[in-house]
Amino acid sequence: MIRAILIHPDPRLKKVCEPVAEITPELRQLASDLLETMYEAPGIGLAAPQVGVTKRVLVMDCIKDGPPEPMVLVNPEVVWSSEDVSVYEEGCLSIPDQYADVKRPAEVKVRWLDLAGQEQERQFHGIWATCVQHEIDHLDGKLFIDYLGPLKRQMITRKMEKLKRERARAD
Ligand code: K2U
Ligand code: ZN
Repeated sequence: MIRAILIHPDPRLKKVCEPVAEITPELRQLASDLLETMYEAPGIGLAAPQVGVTKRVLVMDCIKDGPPEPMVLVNPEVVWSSEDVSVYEEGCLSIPDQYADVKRPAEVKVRWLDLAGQEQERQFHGIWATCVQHEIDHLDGKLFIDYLGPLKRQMITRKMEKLKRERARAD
């Protein structure tokens, strides 16, 4: 089912999420809900804390045109990152309509558990590298605005507080 995406500022978006102990049917349902919510947004990534579940699970599908390639990463960790960096104008489903350039390693090697409980390892580059780092940051309570200067971050936070007040009035 489609779940509500939390909007910054929200304490649940700042928490360091706890590892998943075992792959359960509930976890599979969460992964399916995360993918459904991501596609509906639309987005190319989504992390469990963004729907209020502080567990180390993220989903991605950065394929633009062509058959979708949904990925579910449980307990992901970056095991290598390149010296080279790339800059991408990032957005976030928890910080709607705000974009800013963020510099990150251009390539990362990530290790994770898939829903079958199998350990996976893959090297990502391009938008996939940016996305997987953006999502793993979410699992550590880090948002892309944390890479910006304090003034820009504060301006964006103020805008989100205003948006939340307006949404609360509309409800
Ligand atoms: O985690 C999220 O909020 C979903 C993010 C993932 C993402 C952010 C920046 C760069 C790459 C991925 C996005 O909101 S998904 C929307 C999007 C789509 C294409 C390019 C950038 C952002
Ligand atoms: Zn995000």
